[in-house]
Amino acid sequence: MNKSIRYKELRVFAEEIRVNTLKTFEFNGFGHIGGAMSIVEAVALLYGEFMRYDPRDPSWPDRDKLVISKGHAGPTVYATLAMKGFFPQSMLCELNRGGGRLPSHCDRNKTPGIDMTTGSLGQGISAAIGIALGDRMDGRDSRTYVIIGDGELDEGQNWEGFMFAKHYALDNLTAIIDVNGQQLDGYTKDVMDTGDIAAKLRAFGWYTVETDGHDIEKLYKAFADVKANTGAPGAIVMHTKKGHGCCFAENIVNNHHINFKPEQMKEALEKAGAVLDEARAALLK
Ligand SMILES: Cc1ncc(C[n+]2csc(CCOP(=O)(O)OP(=O)(O)O)c2C)c(N)n1
Repeated sequence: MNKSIRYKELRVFAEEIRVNTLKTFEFNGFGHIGGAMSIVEAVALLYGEFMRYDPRDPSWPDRDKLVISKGHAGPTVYATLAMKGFFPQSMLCELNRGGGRLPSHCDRNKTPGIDMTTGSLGQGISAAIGIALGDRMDGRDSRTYVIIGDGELDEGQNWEGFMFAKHYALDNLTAIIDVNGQQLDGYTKDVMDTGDIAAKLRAFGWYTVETDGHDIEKLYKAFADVKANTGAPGAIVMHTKKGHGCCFAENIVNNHHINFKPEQMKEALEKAGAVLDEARAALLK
């Protein structure tokens, strides 16, 4: 297929995910909107192009796996899993409900399609390494992806994991670092300056590509590039904006967990819906 059409289709898919993620939060009136919005394009490329999976068999051993190490961003993936048929869209109203199947942080025992329980930051890399190593030992050609926040890199366990994955040449492992420059209570550079993350990953022996995390074409090429590399684990250091595409969440510092009014979400959904309409119109041109 013509690549430029494919990029447009994936743009539409991403904007659909953004709208459906906002709708998922809408039921509650609060949520981790900032960090959910910054990973929308990455999740669109994973479920729209790069990951192999079967919604009818979420535990299929040969599937590719995704560990959302910044587990508070689960709602982006919940909305996507519903769109892909892992469970009905009507289930999205269970977000954060006691006894529901969509906890605020990912739980592999509760949600079909969620591969790892996360929420305690810093641990996802270790889980992803174990999955990737296990797949290789079992002779499966599956890939494992792990999404890590830039604030999360404060946790030393990540750096131990980066060393380990290089030592074992886990080229079936891709880490996606969401560099939105913010964390729970401020800018990452003020809380703990992570410096040049791509340079650090390269120094740890990872095949690393740095790109714009909201530009579908550039991000697509980064995913393809890293997937084609052999002999070392791969990393995509993607620069994003926390709250991207949610008008009341972007451009503010305190956008990690937001309580919003119904009229704020109404406006955000109208604006995100208009962006989706534009993406659909661009596809028809
Ligand atoms: C081990 C641990 N410490 C603290 C927290 C509380 N916490 C939740 S999210 C967050 C900030 C994470 O920042 P980042 O990884 O950059 O995520 P993003 O900004 O992309 O949402 C913190 C400190 C946690 N969940 N786990």
